[in-house]
Amino acid sequence: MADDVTLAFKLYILMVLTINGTGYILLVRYTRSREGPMYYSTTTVMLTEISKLLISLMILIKEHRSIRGMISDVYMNVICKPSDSFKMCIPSVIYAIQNNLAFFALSNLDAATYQVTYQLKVLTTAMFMVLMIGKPISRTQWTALLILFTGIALVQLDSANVKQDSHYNYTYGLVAIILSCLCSGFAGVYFEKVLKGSDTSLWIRNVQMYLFGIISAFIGVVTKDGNNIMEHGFLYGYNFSIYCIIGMASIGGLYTSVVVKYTDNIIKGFSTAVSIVASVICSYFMFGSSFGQYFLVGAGLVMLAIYLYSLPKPAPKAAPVTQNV
Ligand code: NCC
Repeated sequence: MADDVTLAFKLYILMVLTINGTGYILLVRYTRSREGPMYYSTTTVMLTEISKLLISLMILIKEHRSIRGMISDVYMNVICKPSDSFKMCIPSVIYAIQNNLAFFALSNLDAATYQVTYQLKVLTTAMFMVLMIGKPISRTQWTALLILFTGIALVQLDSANVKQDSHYNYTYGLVAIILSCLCSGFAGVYFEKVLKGSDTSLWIRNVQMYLFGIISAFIGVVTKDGNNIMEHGFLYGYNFSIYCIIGMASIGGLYTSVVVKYTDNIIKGFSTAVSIVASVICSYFMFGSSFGQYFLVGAGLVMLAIYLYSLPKPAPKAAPVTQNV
């Protein structure tokens, strides 16, 4: 893939990310709330890592136009550079935690509340951008972040009202979201820093990350569901929808890496926030979730904050020119 890509291509990947992300959240929520045997979400996370590794290897085969080329690239850049590969261990562990937390949160929250409150990651991402990359954030942008907080708080107020007559555990769900946002912010900025800080290709970085991702996810499988899996089997409760979740999670993850390569984590945050609107509408029609006036005002403020954040920064004042007459 060429390093210079057109605006149309960027819009295309951002659109796929948004549509896929909305579908993913709705499908996970649906499968976690329906009757019948419940699949082990840790196995889904692990199968997703395997699927992303296989797809990345296939893309490398396509790039090199031969299996041999792919093997030698992986050998030279993954196996022969253990300390460089090991850099990807950190985000892989954090993402494994985050991907598991998503299932937990969606077992305790409705899809729309999840999607809106998850936008808090714009804030955590900005925080890690400042801490890890030293990115300057303007006053308007911090104001935007405060508005974002207010919007999210209003959405939570709405959720608190629903709590009394639902089976959800909002406290657990919201704690899981805050942790997810910290994980997403940290791992996203870390991945971007490592990817853009060297010449190693995106797909080699992905192979490094997914290899560690499989190990991290496997540890999750054993520690959380090991005993149950021994009794019922790895694929207990699986059906077509669960394979669709794995497919969508793979597409979402791979496209995320492409978006980070060609744009950055903050732009990714804006684009995925657009899926709030779609999620609210779909959740209303699919699950009959109610959304009151606070929800709409909160979601509106979140969108306003995203807009303000994206405004261009004022140009720095030019130093006065002293003229010697
Ligand atoms: O939360 P988010 O992404 O930041 O999570 C990033 C997801 O991408 C995977 N990833 C990241 C880098 C990389 N090189 N390869 C990857 O596979 C990570 O494993 C992690 O799953 C978003 O910005 O909102 C986004 O949200 C997720 C998802 O909706 C949320 O995490 C909800 O739980 C989207 N994932 C899917 O749609 C499947 C992602 O596309 C965008």
